[in-house]
Amino acid sequence: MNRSDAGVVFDLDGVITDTAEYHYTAWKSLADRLGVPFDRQLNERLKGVSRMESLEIILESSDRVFTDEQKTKLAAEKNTAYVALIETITPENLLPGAQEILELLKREGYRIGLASASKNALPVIKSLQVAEYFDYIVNAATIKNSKPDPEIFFAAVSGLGLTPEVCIGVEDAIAGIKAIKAAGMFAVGVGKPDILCQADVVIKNLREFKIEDYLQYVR
Ligand code: B16
Ligand code: MG
Repeated sequence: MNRSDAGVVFDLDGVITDTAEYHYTAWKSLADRLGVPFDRQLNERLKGVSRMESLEIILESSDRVFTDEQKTKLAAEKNTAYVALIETITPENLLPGAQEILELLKREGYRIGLASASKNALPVIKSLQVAEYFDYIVNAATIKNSKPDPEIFFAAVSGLGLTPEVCIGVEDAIAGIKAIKAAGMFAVGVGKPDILCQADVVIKNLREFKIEDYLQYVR
């Protein structure tokens, strides 16, 4: 079987690996240093959102006014902490079912894309040793509008040489699901159904990803 007429576009953080937790740790230490409240509930709003937009969300509750230059330094401080954390990544950090689904999709000939908002996506994918599965990886630095804007999913689909209606998007974040739907793709949410209620289907992890169940929606 060769299904190169259909594609699956994955988000990275929170879908293929749990770098969402490293982002949280890095932002938390910055927020603590600045004395601004930051918890896991607020962290939900950062998932899939760019670095600078994440910083703006964290600073919403601060009384201080920061210049653009200060903000750039704060974002760089967070990124330095994040980069140190991701240096420890190995294939053992793949989330359940990730390796298996990438293997199966590759074997069956599907086009596979990566649409991560992270500028650190490539080193993470390489450390996980799954880079060779991807036919196209969007360079986040070229994306002007963050999720929930569909731009990054349009870029992934077109990089795969396909159109949105024959592609499935896989996301753990509310903003990401919105972006997939806005692109006109079938959306698989990975996480909790109450949080990802706008997805077409929600699964607990990639072990539950059943391509054969979704094909009827992508042709
Ligand atoms: P960086 P994804 C996103 O990755 C993260 O979910 C989000 O929390 C992070 O702020 C964003 O990448 C930017 O990451 O600071 O490394 O460029 O979920 O789209 O794979
Ligand atoms: Mg994510």
